[in-house]
Amino acid sequence: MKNILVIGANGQIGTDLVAALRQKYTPQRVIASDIKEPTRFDAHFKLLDATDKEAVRQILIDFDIDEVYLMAAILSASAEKIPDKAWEINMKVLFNALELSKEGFINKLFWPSSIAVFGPHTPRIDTPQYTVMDPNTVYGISKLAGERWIEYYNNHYDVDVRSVRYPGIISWKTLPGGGTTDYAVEIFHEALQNRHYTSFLAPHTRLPMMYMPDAIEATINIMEADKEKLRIKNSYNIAGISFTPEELATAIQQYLPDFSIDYQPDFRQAIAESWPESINDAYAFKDWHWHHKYDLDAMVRDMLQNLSNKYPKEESLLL
Ligand code: AKB
Repeated sequence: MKNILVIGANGQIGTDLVAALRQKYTPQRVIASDIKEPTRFDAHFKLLDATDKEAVRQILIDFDIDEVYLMAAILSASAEKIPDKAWEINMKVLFNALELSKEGFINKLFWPSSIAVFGPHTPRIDTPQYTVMDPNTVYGISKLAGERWIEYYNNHYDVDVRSVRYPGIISWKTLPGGGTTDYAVEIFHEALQNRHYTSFLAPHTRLPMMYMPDAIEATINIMEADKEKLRIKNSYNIAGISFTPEELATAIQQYLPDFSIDYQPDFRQAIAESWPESINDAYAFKDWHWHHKYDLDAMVRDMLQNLSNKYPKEESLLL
């Protein structure tokens, strides 16, 4: 058994992924890496700029790495502010990992895609695996280009690269950074601290979302799936829960009756409106038995339960 490297380990998904992988494979087998130091001491952490191919190669050699989870990326809202830099970073980290796979330094690579690969002409409800894809954000363009490249590398070189199209991910351990779906995490922190949230998306904006434990399960399951069964060589649609800011606020009010919400949509509204409302994940179900577990209420309850430990005891939390 060799070792696993997680790149972007301090990010929203990276944090939970490292914890889950360490629980499964023991802490010393899972090396966490990021461009920034972690907030808590970690004996198995290495500082790494994943745009530096030789630095990545050195870690792969030094730690006898077999599998890599490449979680470093500039997300949709941030990327719109720095288009050229976001494109450069998102593509550079992917190409470095693809080339190192081709050169035989990585046996199995996970690279996340996103619902951002879809665009305004994509059917928005129950969006199929194969459909119109006309992303109009820098992030979406980089993810769609990335999908084409991983399929190319899978088909032309002897590499094993696996991927899912994440919807918006909701979690309590680490805040997301710079995404359009971030409102669905911020709302919980504001609800517990201030009993009020101003949403940057309009009340009826429905988006595909997923609770972190489901996202982690999807990520590890696809990496463990039998390669022969994986028909999709670019990235699998995976579905979770679809809801609007208004529906999420109502679900939170079941437990925090004095919570209120108002709406001040900003530039992220246009991004959200170019994305699907719900996702069809029939291929993932068929090929590697994917199915999400958390519905809206289970997710809200679990989020409030975990976050209420972080904030002062809540009198009005009806859990
Ligand atoms: C974002 O909002 O940019 C991400 C995503 C859907 O990929 N959460």
